[in-house]
Amino acid sequence: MSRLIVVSNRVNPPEKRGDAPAGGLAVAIAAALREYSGFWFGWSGQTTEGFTGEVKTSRVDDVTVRTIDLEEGDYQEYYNGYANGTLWPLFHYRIDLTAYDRSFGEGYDRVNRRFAEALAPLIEPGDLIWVHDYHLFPLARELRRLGIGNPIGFFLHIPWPAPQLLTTLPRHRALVEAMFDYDLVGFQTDEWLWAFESYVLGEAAGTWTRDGRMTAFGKTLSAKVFPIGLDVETFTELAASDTAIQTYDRMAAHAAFRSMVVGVERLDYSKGLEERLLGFERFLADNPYQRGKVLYLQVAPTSRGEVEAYQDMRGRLDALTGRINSMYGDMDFSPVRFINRNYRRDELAGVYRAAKVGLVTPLRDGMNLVAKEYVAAQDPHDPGVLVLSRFAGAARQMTEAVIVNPFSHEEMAEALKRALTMERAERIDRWQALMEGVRRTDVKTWRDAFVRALSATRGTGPVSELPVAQGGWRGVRAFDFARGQLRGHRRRPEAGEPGA
Ligand code: ADQ
Repeated sequence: MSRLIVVSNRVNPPEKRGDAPAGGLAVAIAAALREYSGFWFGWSGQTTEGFTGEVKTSRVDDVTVRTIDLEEGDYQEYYNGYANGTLWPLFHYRIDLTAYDRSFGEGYDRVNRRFAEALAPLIEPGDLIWVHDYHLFPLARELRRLGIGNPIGFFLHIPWPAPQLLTTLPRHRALVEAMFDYDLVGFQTDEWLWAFESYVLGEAAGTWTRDGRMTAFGKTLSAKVFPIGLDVETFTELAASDTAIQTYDRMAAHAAFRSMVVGVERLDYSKGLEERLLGFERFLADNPYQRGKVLYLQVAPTSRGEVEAYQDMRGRLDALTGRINSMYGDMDFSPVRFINRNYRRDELAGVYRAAKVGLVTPLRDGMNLVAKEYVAAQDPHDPGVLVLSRFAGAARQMTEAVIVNPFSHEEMAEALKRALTMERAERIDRWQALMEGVRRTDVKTWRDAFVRALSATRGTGPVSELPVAQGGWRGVRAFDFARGQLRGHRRRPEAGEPGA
């Protein structure tokens, strides 16, 4: 059996059981590393005065972890700069917030080179290398330069922008060309895959091979959809834990005689927090009889506080919260509670369960795991309603949610009203369909499909033979086995088909 080497910007294996539990992604990757006996490589999170390239090895909960430190300049140019000041906003369709600074790009390339130089000596023949996310687009190029010929796969956790946006990035061709040093590139949804394909076909004169791969820049890769999911078993166990039940009781008592609406995310402009507050304000304005009966709880810990675009956001959110509370609050009640801290996942599960409505309304999101967590935490006999932005990747799968356009305050207000007044029978029907999907496309399905597809890239085996999930529950693009191409055709896959 091959070893699996997982590479990501930060290395985040789960801590010992009982500590604040790690996210589903970390748990799934750690489980794969135990199966494939590989290691997880990335930045330690520490900065030093000069770059040494020293690799530190440790074991965390049976997973081998190998890390390097970076220089302060690396952190500023690569992490705060190119990754989070340039690529993150651009890939979330916010060219107004994108910083196009040449030094950021140089720092980004330098850190990817440093990652490759530290990692290459640790790679053995037969190892599979799985690289994660937008911090590391050029890593395969740097590894190939060092003579690494192993299968290398890349998974993008965030959206891929439409070509019209991507071409605003200086050296966009170099970025896409570097992706052709991967054997396999995975996206969360068909929408992001199509955007990638249209760039390759339109801007890079790419073509399809007979077995459904793409050729451009004199190289060939496989690009596919692998929708990420939850570690459902662990999450449902957490939702039934004592801590979750105590949190539920606390929240239910706090919201006594009121319906609670909840939002949970990192404080990030892509998550649509301002638009959500405006939608809630509109809901209160349009529905006077609901005033005093609905409590909106927003949990949003600060993230990336050093990046400029994040600094003003907090002030604007505080001002909006204050305005709504002074307009619609009372001496003993404020309709909005904004909490700026992290919670344990078992506590979050209790909060989700106590909420009649889960409000997940990003302006653009690769997938969005909070939507799936909210569904997994519900009481099957009296579930809450998920209100989900059509711009979250999750909306391609979770069509039984109340789907909303977060840019429209009116639509948000109407969706909230509909969710808060929905009959129990309809809530149960919708929840059952959603929960079935959450179970079916869980994080293990995602991980195994990717690793299987990556192992099959060894040599030139035909892509059409791979047992790879092509999409979600709906909006799936079927694979045309006869023509060896993806068809634009959409339908729900039947049992036993790829993507079912
Ligand atoms: P994120 O942008 O971080 O992830 P998301 O998928 O929603 O977005 O995951 C957030 C995770 O953080 C969830 O597991 C949630 O429970 C947790 N979390 C949020 N607020 C928290 C709080 N206050 N306390 C504790 N935990 C909290 C990126 C992409 C997404 C993609 C994921 C996975 O942007 O689109 O779904 O990667 O691929």
